[in-house]
Amino acid sequence: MAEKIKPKVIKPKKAADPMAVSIDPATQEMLARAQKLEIETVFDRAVTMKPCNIGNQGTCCKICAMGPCRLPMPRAGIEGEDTRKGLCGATPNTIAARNFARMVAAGTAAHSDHGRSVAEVFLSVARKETDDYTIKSPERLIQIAPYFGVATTVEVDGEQQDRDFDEIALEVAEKAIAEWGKPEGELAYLKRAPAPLYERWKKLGVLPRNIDREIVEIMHRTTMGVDQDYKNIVKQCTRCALADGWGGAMIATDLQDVMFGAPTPLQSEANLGIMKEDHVNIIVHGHEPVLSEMIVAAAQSKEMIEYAHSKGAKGIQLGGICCTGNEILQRHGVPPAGNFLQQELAIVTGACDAMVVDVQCVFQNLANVAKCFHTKLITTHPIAKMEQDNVIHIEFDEHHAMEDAKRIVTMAIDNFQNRDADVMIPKHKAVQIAGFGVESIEYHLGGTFRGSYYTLNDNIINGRIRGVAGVVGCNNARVKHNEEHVTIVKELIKNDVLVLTTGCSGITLAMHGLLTPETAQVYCGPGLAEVCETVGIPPVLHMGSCVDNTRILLAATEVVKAGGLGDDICDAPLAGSAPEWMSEKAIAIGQYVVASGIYTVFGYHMPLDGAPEFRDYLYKELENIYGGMWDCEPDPVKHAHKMIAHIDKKRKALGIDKARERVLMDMDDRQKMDAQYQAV
Ligand code: XCC
Repeated sequence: MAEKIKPKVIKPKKAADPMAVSIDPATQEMLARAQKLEIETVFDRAVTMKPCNIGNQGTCCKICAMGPCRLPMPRAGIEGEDTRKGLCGATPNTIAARNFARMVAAGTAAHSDHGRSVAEVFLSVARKETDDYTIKSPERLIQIAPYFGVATTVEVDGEQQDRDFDEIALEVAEKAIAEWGKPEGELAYLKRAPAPLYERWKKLGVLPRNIDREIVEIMHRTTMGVDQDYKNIVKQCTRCALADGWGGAMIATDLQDVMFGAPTPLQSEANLGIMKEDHVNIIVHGHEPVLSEMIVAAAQSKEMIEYAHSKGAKGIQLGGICCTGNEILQRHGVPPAGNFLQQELAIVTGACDAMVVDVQCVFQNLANVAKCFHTKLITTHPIAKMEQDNVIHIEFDEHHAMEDAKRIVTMAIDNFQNRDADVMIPKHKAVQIAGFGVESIEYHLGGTFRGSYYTLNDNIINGRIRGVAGVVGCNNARVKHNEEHVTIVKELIKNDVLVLTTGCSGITLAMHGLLTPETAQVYCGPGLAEVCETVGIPPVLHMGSCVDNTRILLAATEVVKAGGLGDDICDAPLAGSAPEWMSEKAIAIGQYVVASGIYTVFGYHMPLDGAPEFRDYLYKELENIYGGMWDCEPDPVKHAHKMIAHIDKKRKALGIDKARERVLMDMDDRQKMDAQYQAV
């Protein structure tokens, strides 16, 4: 038997009310169970610990040892000149901008270091140093090669012929890795953006040079006594964030597609109810799919399934949490067991035989919760270990990936027999369709012969689809779990806005049943419902993990290319949203989305209120520079309507606002006719 400490080790000081902190019944049930077992979770800690008011305003400066200098906004506001200063004289604008910039740097570092790991594995594949990984999507490789300046054909005797595929793979791998540190030039993928956008970036001097350099430069510019002009700091935020969205994150998405396959729509389920009492349950959590891909393969192998049977289990049930979950969902249909705030609760079921974590969004408290059950908590990444002694570290190496994965799956199977009788898996789960990509939107909403986004654009122009919104991002324990995502998306689709989603937002919307084609009849406005029913898609398209927000950038680019909606992303009726954001990564994403020309609204709050001038610069001025700007709105209905108002503003500028009125008139007329018909 494994060593196990009975519950009651981390008794919550003050417990959260399960009904008040989440709208998801599975979460409510598991939180109540945790509290009954006297196991503290993030929800309880959010009740007992208030956030720091000054940090929340963005005006706490702790970059040198003369501070921390705290510059809160007085309750009554400031009349006349704002004389607040740090010891060195730093103004609230400088302090808030530095803090903001460091979030952009950290977020870019997280996505891009993930991208680097993927690129390194791809280099091993290209060099044929590993048998465990292969190239599953040669089409994606051929598609991206030209952006890296890699030729896909060669001239032989005056004729163009296909180039040796292995040569292409190796050259792409080497060029991709160079993006992190090349000494001159600019990032290769920037030219994938619409030409006017690229030209704007060039004119503004924000083309990223290499990924690492832009992150380093933020750290330099925001250290004591360097850049003290918030506008100049924001400029570097843009350059760094673009190195994320059009650099590290985009390379991560592409090379993952190359090695693991480009997603296509598939059916799956979501929520804690996907765990099975009579199966070995393995939960994978984090962000990098290089290991989880192998765990999927190992768990599906005859050898492992037979071994599970020999230990009395009916099979092996894999489930995901956070973006590792999204990665194996979109390529294999493995169901997510939950989103960010449900990670502790997956263990509280008592049925989690192993939780395998890699990097990012992993609570350290998982180790404390795992102590109360039989769960093996396994860290796998050299840069992400935990100090608690019940955590097992199995370092993953791509050169013997399958061996590592089998070791982990075997450990989970062996642990199945160590469960307590007291297992409680909530019944709640929902069906979802996930796995949409740039190509699948083209397939479903493209022109039959044109190979473009023609049908989507046509439906936007004729007004059936009012516009397109990206709703993405985290959960946040300061916000009622899932409520903002669901309310905002329902409001958007009710108003004929097609929604693209990623990350924990995608998991949330799946859990609440919004990712099925049937959703259209129930929640959508008439125009969007008609389109979704005709082509058989959900009104909310799940496009993957958080690095896959780059798929949204490329989808927006395709919208521009298909014509009729302006020359640049900022002309099209598009908007972005992160309703329950919490991660620094969300700030990096927000900044690259804004700098790509998209109006972006965050929920909860932004750490800017202590520096109103800097805040106004982000919320108003940036639109004049990049065509997109930030906003913040905690009320979910108002939040959705701000996005809709922006979409309508763009429709008006394009001269297509009247078309929508006609569509609506048509619907009214139709309804009147229906009424008359029924009256007869
Ligand atoms: Fe993490 Fe990507 Fe946020 Fe979810 S959504 S909480 S970052 S897992 Ni990106």
